[in-house]
Amino acid sequence: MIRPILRFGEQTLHRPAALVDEVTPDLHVLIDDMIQTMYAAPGIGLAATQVGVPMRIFVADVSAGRSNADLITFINPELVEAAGAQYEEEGCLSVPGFNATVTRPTRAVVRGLDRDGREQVIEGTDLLARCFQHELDHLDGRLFVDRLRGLRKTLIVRKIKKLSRSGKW
Ligand code: GNR
Ligand code: NI
Repeated sequence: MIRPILRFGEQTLHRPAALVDEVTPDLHVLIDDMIQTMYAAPGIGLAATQVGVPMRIFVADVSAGRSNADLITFINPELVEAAGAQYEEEGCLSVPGFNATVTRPTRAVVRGLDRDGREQVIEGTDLLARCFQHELDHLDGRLFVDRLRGLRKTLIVRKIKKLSRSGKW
């Protein structure tokens, strides 16, 4: 089932998510819904907080569904290594219509559980490293807008406020 994606301003997005203590069958329903929601959007990643579930789970597929082999599910992910710096445009399904240049590491190693509850360690470079960092941020209640400073941030926040005042957000 495709679930509605929360937008900037909705509280679950702005709060840290809790660790998952057991990988149960109903978690698979959530994960399958997240995968379907991510592909339908379409997006290259989706965190559970974006569908209003405050648990430490994200899915990612930098091929956006072109290759099934690229689908990644992480439960209780942790960043174990990050290196380098890249400066690229970034967007978010919870901040539709906006993007900004965000500094991220070029390489990120993430450790956590896969959907079967088995430990996995995955190294991401370039876009996958960016996606990992973006999703880990979501699980800590942080959006890319929170990483911005200065005019770009002020402008995005002001435009969102204006849109929500007129019921268009
Ligand atoms: O679809 C998405 N594209 C994207 C592009 C650059 C950096 C990060 C992303 S993640 C985003 C989907 C999303 O909002 N995931 O939380
Ligand atoms: Ni996002």
